[in-house]
Amino acid sequence: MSNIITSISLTRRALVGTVLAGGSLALSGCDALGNNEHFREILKFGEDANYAIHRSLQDRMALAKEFRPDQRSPIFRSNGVHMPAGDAYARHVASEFRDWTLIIDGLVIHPQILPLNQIRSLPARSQITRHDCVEGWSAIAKWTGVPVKFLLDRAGLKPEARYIVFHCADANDGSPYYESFDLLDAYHPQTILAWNLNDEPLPVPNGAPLRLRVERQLGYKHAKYVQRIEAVASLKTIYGGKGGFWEDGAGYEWYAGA
Ligand SMILES: Nc1nc2c(c(=O)[nH]1)N[C@H]1C(S)=C(S)[C@@H](COP(=O)(O)O)O[C@H]1N2
Ligand SMILES: [Mo]
Repeated sequence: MSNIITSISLTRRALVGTVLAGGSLALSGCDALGNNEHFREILKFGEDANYAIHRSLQDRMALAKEFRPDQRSPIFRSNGVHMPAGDAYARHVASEFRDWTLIIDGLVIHPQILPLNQIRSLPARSQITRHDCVEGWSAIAKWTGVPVKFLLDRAGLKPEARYIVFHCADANDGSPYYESFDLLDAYHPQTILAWNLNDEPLPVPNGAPLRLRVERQLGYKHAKYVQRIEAVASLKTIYGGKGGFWEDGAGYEWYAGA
């Protein structure tokens, strides 16, 4: 299959659609594909392709590009919620998040309640990456935090666990913000729960005290104000069932990977 893929110059997205529909298409006639009505149908199908298809062809563990310190943006703006509403969060701000805890539960062998200061003392990774928001802006910044893999290994995933859900402290119109992804993204080396932005404690507008970085994916997957990580077998029973706040409410793609 891979020789076929490298031998024709089509976008990966289109190819992925082709491969999925592969049973009904003779791949040996590749050169004529562009003129083929059936193939064009498949290309359209490729546009709608979801993550399961991407995943079959892409090296999901490849690293996102990292940048030099001098390539960082002068400011890293805030988008979406700038501060969760309510007294509880305001109290955390006032006490500099001294009592913030992270819950790790769901399909794990050892559920955890980790105080923030303990999280900050765990093995950390720093990375300078570019954040791309679908609203049309990008920014480069340095993020430091604990790899999600470290947290999951420590809690021990049960074999039924297939997705990791990140629950946030904020809500929009009564719908709590949350995001989720599969175990490949959860275990990706650049997937971290960050507590520093450009070597300073994460500011409130950027998700204090803990926010996700999942560098191969678009901005809305990078949940801010994370207070709970839940391992689940299915996303269907979580809120709107589509795996995230924007996925439920605005039809955004669940798999927002590059
Ligand atoms: N909890 C929470 N996480 C969130 C959002 C939000 O509104 N609430 N906005 C998302 C969007 S659309 C983007 S682009 C990034 C913005 O991160 P920033 O505010 O640090 O720029 O956070 C994402 N994570
Ligand atoms: Mo965004």
